[in-house]
Amino acid sequence: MSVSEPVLLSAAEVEAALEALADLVTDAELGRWRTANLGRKSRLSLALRSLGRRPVEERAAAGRFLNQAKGKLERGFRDRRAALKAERTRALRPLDVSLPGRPLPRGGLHPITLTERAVVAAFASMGFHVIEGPEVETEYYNFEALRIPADHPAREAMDTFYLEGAEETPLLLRTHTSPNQIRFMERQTPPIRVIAPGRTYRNEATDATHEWMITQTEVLAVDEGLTLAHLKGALYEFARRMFGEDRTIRFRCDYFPFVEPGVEVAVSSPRGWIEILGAGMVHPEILRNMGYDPEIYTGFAAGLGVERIAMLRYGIRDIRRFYENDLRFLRQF
Ligand code: FA5
Repeated sequence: MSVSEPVLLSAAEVEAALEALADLVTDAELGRWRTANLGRKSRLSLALRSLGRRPVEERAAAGRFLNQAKGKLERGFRDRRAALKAERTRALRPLDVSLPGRPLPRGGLHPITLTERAVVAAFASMGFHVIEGPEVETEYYNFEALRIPADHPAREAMDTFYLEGAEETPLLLRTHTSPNQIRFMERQTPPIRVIAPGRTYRNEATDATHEWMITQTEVLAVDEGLTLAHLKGALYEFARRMFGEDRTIRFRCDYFPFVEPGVEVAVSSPRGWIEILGAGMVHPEILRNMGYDPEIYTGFAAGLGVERIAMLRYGIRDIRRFYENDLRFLRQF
């Protein structure tokens, strides 16, 4: 009994078959190519079926090669068929430049972007300029220059993300926008009226009113004769523009190492008070460190939480909705 030789398929044959695809145009040609190269009697099928007749030591490699070849040929066939179909569709619907335009699907701005812009517009209309600072900061700008030394409990309230690989001068993701106060005062002289919007990061456990990434807007004014009354006036005016006349605003004493005195502001909501910002009069020691005479110049500063403001404006109960990327939520704005 004679055992027939195993059928072999070479890489060159596979390549040649793939190249031939480019010349096929009609469905009949495509069909013939498929029968010849992938059909039951194709060399590929015969080679696969006769694998068992090849020497044991060749079988694994040959099997792998044949399966890969099959994948390539099938993909090549599918791609060519899709390309021909697309060409035909184009040919049936040639471009008619006289047709009226169709509306393009439009995206929208994220509610936090919208709120940030409203915050900026409110302060801009009061004469504040917009500045920006880096999100990656040094301990000096984020803490030390703001009178928060290494052992200060305020550092614990801002659990910090440190960057790897910068042990000598540690780098971190800023925990608030207040470093912008220092960066700006270092380079400028009063009078100063600036706001600095941007992202900040804290390694916090999240809940309905706490996120680990938040948008803040820093406010800084330094001039001769500024008092707490100016701070209150500016923040009341801001709240009126943001929330209208009817919301109740609450000022309370608070502590931040870089201001004296310090306050926090909360806004009434159906679910109780929501704290939206910390603020205060710039600490005289900071003014002195920046080269300003605190006997002549005084200043106020504030750090606003934009997500909290957006929650109040839109009646959102859970801050985590903003960053879940659920389009059903985001399309509402
Ligand atoms: C600060 O970040 C100070 N830098 C604010 C400041 C600036 C005080 C200038 C004095 C002078 P605080 O950690 O309280 O303070 O944050 C300020 C605001 O950011 C809060 O009132 C709140 O609205 C918002 N915020 C802070 N942490 C979160 C958080 N995890 N999730 C949502 N909002 C937050």
